[in-house]
Amino acid sequence: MTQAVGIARAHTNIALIKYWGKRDKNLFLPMNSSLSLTLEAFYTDTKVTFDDHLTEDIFLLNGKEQSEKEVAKISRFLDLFCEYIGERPFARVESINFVPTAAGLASSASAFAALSLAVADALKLDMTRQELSTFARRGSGSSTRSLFGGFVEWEMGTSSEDSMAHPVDDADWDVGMLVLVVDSQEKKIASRIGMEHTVQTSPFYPAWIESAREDLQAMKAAIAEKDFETLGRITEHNGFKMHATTLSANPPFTYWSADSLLAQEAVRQVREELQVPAYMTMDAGPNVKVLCRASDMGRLQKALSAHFPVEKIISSLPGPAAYVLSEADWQQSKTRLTEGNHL
Ligand code: 2P0
Repeated sequence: MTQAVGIARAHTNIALIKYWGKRDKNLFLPMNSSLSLTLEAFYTDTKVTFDDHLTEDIFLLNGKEQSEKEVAKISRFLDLFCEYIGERPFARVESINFVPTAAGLASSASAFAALSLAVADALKLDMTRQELSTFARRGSGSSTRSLFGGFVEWEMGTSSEDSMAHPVDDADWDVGMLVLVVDSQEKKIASRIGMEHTVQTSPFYPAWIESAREDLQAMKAAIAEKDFETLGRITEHNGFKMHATTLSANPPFTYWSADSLLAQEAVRQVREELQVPAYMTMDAGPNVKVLCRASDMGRLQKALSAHFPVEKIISSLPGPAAYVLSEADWQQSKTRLTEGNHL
């Protein structure tokens, strides 16, 4: 190999049944299976160039060279693939995050999924998407699910080899999501730390695991029947149960801010007013996501704008599986980056 190039795009995903806790920190094996919706509006493009002439890995995010700490994370991740192929060429990794202004959404899901597919493309790895998802998992758990589109399950599995994602349904049946951007700042307690603390100290944690298992089965049945209201009710209940484990940790903590509560209240009021099914979920940060029918997104957005700045309400349809990009696509992405509309 002198030079090997791969380029890929992966969309972010929002968990409807949350992943919250690891049974193996090093292998990123989760305590429970989870299920997500991939979103069209938010994605990461990544180009990886393995080059025999490089003497170390290089990582650029949105055109800026990253700190040693960030490069080390990428290097450790590349090591996994290099162990697999039996050689360790260094790489230049360039990523661009396409997330609408101040969306404040974690990008690790789309980031490690895009990097996994770009590496697989560059190294011409002969593996299935599901196998590739076991690699993505070790960059960030949630990225396992971003290799697929629509509704995606990440099975907890029994080992590193079978803790993988698979597509459940393409979500092409009047499903959408609104993101209420309460705060675009980086989260104060990394999810990695928050989930570990919760597993170790919350007396509610065993109940969370038990009920996440039941929720997953019920949600898969609701998806199979395209029963939107049951899907939504389980989504909202599961998310709030996850957050109840942080409130019951010792010492307790929460990802919610005062404005998160106002956003939640606005959603309750608006869905009551409009008599429209709309269900909330939150992750390891203060933003509120609303699962709704795609055909109701416009009305909900308008009604919510009475309570919330309209530019902070972002709508998205379900997104596709990760895919390989051409050099011409990459050049277009770079142009959008220099034009400043990547953020
Ligand atoms: C999820 N979250 O299922 C859950 C719900 C946040 C709340 O996955 O430690 O960045 O890298 O595996 O994937 C966020 O955690 O954590 C997350 P690591 P990750 O989407």
